Amino acid sequence: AQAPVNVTVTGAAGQIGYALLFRIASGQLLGQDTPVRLRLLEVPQAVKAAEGTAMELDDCAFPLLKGIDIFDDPNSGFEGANIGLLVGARPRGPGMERGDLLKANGGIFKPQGAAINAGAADDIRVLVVGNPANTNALIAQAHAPDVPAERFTAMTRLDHNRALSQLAAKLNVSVTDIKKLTIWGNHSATQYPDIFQSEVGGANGAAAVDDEKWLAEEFIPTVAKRGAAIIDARGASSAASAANAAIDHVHDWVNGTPEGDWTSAGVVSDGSYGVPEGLISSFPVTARGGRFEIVQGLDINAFSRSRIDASVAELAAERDTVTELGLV
Ligand code: NAX
Repeated sequence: AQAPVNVTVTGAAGQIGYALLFRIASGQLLGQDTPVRLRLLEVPQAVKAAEGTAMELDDCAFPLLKGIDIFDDPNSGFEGANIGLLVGARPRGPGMERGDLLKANGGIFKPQGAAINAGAADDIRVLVVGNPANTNALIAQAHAPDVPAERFTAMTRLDHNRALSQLAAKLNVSVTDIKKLTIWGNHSATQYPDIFQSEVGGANGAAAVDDEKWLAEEFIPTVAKRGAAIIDARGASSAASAANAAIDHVHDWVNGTPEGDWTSAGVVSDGSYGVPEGLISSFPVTARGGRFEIVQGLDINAFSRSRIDASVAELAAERDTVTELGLV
């Protein structure tokens, strides 16, 4: 029988954690042949709530779940971790400036990166969900010099899935009819969901839409501001859909993307498409053999170019801020 895979989840007692853990334990993250051991990392005041979630996980009697351990310090939490889902983060409080937010999150992601460097398994793969996800991933990666940089990724899969759903509704097709959609840049309001490369039933997606006004004034803002719309409607931020996207991201990373399609993920830039090297930016990616690869050779039109550049400029500014703060 296969040895259990150690999955560390931070922010395990939060609302995304609650939607995520049961799906990991049921086999949806790594497949029905792969047993898992969960390592829940929380702040001390939330350990009791995490224990409650662990009791419920026990009560599911999941055949693949081989153990649950709960920690309040990152070094123990990441010991032996094969997969790290970094969900817990410091939310923006009232009156908090972006610099304050980045600084507060540096206090979380710097020690977590160091703990991953010190004690995680050699095959550690990290997905950062907690916002600002791209720059939090950059901070963690900077403190894990012994781990290949490509093992640190940030989640834009929820944005990708939102874009798929919006485009499918517009064209009155199934989401499975759409291929090669891309989210570029930062997981923020500046992100750019790109349909110019997309294929819908074999035809070009942008040509099928043939409505640049809809693209600029409806589609892009709807996808980029969907998080706020969910908060307005639900009175709480996206949780189940975010957990679903985290499952999709890791599942595809480990098992590969389908032939003839790609997905979107925040990965370390190699300079492709003019994105400065080292930034963790969303790109079109395929996964093969457990590695993400940036899709090469796409033609970027002027409409796309200006939007990619704007989002990447925001990422570069975030990197400048955390550099000044001594966080990377
Ligand atoms: P919650 O506030 O419900 O849960 C966060 C949990 O993290 C809390 O239980 C808290 O105690 C814990 N935590 C805080 N600091 C920690 C630390 N140093 N170590 C371990 N745990 C720690 O938030 P939730 O709704 O679950 O969202 C979590 C994060 O996901 C937020 O930063 C949120 O902004 C982000 N999101 C990212 C998305 C994406 O697409 N990348 C979409 C959904 C979501 O908004």
